[in-house]
Amino acid sequence: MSKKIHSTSKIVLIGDARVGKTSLVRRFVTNMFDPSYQITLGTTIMKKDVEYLNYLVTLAIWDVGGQEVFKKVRSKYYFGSKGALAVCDATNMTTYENLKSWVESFIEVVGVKPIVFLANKCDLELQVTEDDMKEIVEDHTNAEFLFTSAKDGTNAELAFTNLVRLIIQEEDVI
Ligand code: G3D
Ligand code: MG
Repeated sequence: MSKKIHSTSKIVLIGDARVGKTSLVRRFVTNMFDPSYQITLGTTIMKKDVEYLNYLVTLAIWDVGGQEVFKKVRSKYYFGSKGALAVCDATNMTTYENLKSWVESFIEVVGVKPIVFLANKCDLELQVTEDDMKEIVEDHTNAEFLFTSAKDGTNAELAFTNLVRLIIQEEDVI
């Protein structure tokens, strides 16, 4: 039996308030959807092990409050991240349009890192299209996209495991 290569990676969730960041983390970490909603005050850090090939990655998942009030301190939260999940609400075009500035502020702090773009709430009627998501991904190196639902679980786990794969692939290249 081959020994796993163990590492720890910090990742952050970015995107407007109420797009479903906390729900996605909760779905991934505990496999539950909690409809009773709590505003994320400051930052929550959740840990979960993800296996990929012969790697065992302990993810430290930083869930940054999306509220405007936290704008000034965001860079502190981004610092040291190996990658990000950039989340919009698939029923709300404005949250998609805001992704660009979220990602810019992330890159300003940590440089170009793997990003998985998520159009969440895909259990509802979509406004954001597959072409929209392709367009934003094309503008970035080492990026992918998925439509997710924290509510019914669609692609919630894949969002995190795909990001882990991109992070490992990037580190292998260096
Ligand atoms: P945030 O962390 O990005 O601010 P939250 O977002 O995870 O707190 O979610 C915001 C609201 O969207 C919550 O609604 C939550 O239940 C809902 N939500 C999150 N993900 C999904 C999803 O995939 N599908 C649907 N239909 N709703 C989702 P409430 O009304 O509970 O405040
Ligand atoms: Mg939240």
